[in-house]
Amino acid sequence: MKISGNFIRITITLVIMTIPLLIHNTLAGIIPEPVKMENRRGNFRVQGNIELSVPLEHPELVAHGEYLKEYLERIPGVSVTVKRFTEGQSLPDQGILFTLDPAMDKPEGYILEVSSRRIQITGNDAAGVFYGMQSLRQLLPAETEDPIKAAALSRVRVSGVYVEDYPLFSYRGMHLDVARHFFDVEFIKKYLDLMALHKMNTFHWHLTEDQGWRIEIKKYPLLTEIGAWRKETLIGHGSRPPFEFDGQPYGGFYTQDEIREVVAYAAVRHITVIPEIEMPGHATAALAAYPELGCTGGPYEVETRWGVFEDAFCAGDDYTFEFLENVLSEVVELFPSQYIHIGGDECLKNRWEECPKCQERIREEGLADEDELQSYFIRRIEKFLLSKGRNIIGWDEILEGGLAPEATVMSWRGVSGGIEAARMGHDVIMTPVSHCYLDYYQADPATEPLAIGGYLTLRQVYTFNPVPPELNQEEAKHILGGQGNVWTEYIKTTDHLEYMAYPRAIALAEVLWSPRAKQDFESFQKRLQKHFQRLDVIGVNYYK
Ligand code: TNX
Repeated sequence: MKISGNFIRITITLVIMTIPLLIHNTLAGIIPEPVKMENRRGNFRVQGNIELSVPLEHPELVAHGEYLKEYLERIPGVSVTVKRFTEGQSLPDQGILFTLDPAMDKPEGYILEVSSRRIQITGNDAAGVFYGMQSLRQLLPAETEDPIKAAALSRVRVSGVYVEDYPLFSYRGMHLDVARHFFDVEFIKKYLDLMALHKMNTFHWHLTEDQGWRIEIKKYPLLTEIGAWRKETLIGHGSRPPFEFDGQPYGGFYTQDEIREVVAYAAVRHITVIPEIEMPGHATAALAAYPELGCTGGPYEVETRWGVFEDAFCAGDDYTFEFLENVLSEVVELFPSQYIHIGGDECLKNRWEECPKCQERIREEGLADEDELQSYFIRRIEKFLLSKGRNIIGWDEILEGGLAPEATVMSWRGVSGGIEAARMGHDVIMTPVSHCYLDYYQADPATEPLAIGGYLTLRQVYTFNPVPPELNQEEAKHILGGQGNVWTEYIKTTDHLEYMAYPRAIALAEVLWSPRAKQDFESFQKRLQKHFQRLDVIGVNYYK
């Protein structure tokens, strides 16, 4: 048989073409997968005294320098000196260098270049530098995550690499319900740290519920003196009587100092904290503290079971609005976020139907029904928050009876609410139960701890696309991103919480950050296996 020249040429070309692929596979993976990543010659040795240069013009990067310094100095023999340099001068050609290049025009984007002489992170903005650092962190041995384990490291190198990266969506959120079960500040910080590692940028803090009010409000001390505590808690699903309770008083709340501490901790990590104050429903704990806020006047008790309850804030009484405005005035002082989440979900209208004040309000305002009364309620609160320079987010029920003019909709009962809102020109955050409910079972319920229900595997989460195909390009611009929700009716401990959230939150992080063309579940799984070593060192009780 005669082998043609063509055959040889094609074979050689194919072999040459696969070389970069082979090299790429040996590269440590980053999660979320970057937009572009190529390996380069050389390794940077992390040893001795390393100068970390930060531009004098950008003092906000000094904190990032200090963060990286603390991390690298866990490696034996390494000391990092954070130095300022003037951008006009020539760039330091060794050590670690942070720079900013807003001309990149990719918010939160960065370029990370590692060579044998230098590690350079160029951010579009400070967030970009921070995310470049998170990628660098994932290129270091997992042991660096823990000061004790890191003490055993030697000869640490970072292989040469060029990474160009920026997010697909501007809103990459994680929610946490601290009302059904309470989680202390120490755990919230760990939750934020894990978000930062995966380049998530918004923490939706669900602070008030039927079963507990968790934020100190100076003007209304009973909210936490009474509203933060319940008599006992339902055991099991308790879907029908007789109900069984644990007989244990339960509760907790955050002081305003603790709230400020969390907000500041998040800010350093480029995470915005959006507080949620639930209204008009899911408000029994507030009613228990101040019964005059309800239509019947009570008495009310902080709920001990889960579900949807009939009592809500009275929409007919101006006292309700005075109260909520006072509460929100303290809330906006504590949270600098552009958005305040006002809930709006699952509000039964029975009490309003029977309440003379609510009925009077309907007549006075010329409203058609109780749905329009809810819309009146939300608009009135929106107007107040707009006067404070803030915007509201509400769950998709706020569409019922007419959407408040500037509201952003969080679509949870599927994506249809989000589609409707986007078509009306409103911004939308997608959190459909089908892909984002991390309180749902992730495997066969027979082998899993009790959960609320549902079934949502890691693979299913990974198929999440916040932009529904029904939307045209213009409408799609209103989809700001997506969010994982962690409701905690059945989640009592931090171990269990991590087990439910991880690794599904990482799948969400990747689909909200990486370009669609780079989203590949097989590749994700491979990188995740390696990433688990890092989570082990950090001490995350993820689902295996
Ligand atoms: C619905 S999602 C709720 C929550 C529950 C959750 C349980 C939403 C806006 N409301 O009150 O905790 O389902 O999955």
